Amino acid sequence: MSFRQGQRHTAYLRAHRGGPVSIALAGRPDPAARYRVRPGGREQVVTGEQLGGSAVGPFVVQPGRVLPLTITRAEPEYTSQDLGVSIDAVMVGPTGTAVAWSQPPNPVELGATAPIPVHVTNLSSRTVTGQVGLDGQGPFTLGPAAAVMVPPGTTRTQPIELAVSRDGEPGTYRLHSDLDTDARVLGLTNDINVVLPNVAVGKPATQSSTAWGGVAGRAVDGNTGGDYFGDNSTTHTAEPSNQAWWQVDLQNEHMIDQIEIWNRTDCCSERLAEYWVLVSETPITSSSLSEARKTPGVTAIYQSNVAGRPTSIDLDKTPGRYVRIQLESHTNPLALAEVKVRSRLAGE
Ligand SMILES: [Ca+2]
Repeated sequence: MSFRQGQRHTAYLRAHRGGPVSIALAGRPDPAARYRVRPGGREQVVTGEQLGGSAVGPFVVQPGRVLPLTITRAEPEYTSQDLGVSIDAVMVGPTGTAVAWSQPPNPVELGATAPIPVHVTNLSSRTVTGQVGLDGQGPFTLGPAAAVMVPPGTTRTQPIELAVSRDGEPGTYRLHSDLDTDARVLGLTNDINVVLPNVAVGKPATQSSTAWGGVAGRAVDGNTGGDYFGDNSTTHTAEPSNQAWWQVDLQNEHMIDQIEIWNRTDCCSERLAEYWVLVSETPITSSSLSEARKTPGVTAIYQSNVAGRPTSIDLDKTPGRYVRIQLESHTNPLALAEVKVRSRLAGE
């Protein structure tokens, strides 16, 4: 579950078993604000500090019933004031238990290492001490369990190191959060999506022209942020452009499995439609789309729809060193927030 900014957040909960539950958030509420947390018809007003660091509840849920959980500002300063809260996850657990839960990165690349935040939310009335860790079978190793001490009603977080092997198989694996303590414990399970590495990041990129400071390297800087002036991570060609193109040299031939195209978010996303993705083992030299598509050995894929975040194009191990994105339009500039090329690293 994840939320974005807005005036209210609503999540729908469904409990298999009835009884008292408590709610904890992982996120960053405005500590100075007061929030109204309303599961079903009941409500509780809490400070931002409590909302971010403590469990809210208990609330009684009925088995099998869907319960809307709404969070709004208790005292908005003006109509439609933003909530001022960024919520990454909501955890609902039976009151009286200690709940262990994690937030794995999604996706995670083969060869990557990353700390995974593992949370323990104490929904019981006494302090819980113990060891928290992660279990799971997959192409990765997990760091050792760590000690935690969690006062009643609070959440404590311990990072557990994840190291994904370079030569494992991509796929979806499960991670189980474990808490070793004498309290009543609920350990939650998360999926972790392991993908091939992005071999385009940091590689030399060029484009047909540059405007607004949107240099070609911005589409391979590893940042998918698509707010043009906010993130400074999106490319831009001249306005107008005739069949604008962008391309990257992977510097090695790869068996390309997938290409992800990330559109900009602040405006004009409709310009990135009716475009071609060209993959080639030899340099693509012509600025003319029809000539570029005649490059010997080129694989050309047409995309009519507006690109998403991302639009993923499956290439099923197409060999290539050069990847070009080119618009059909004779006027639109080309803007790319990020292009990821997924393949095993060359020489492996
Ligand atoms: Ca970028």
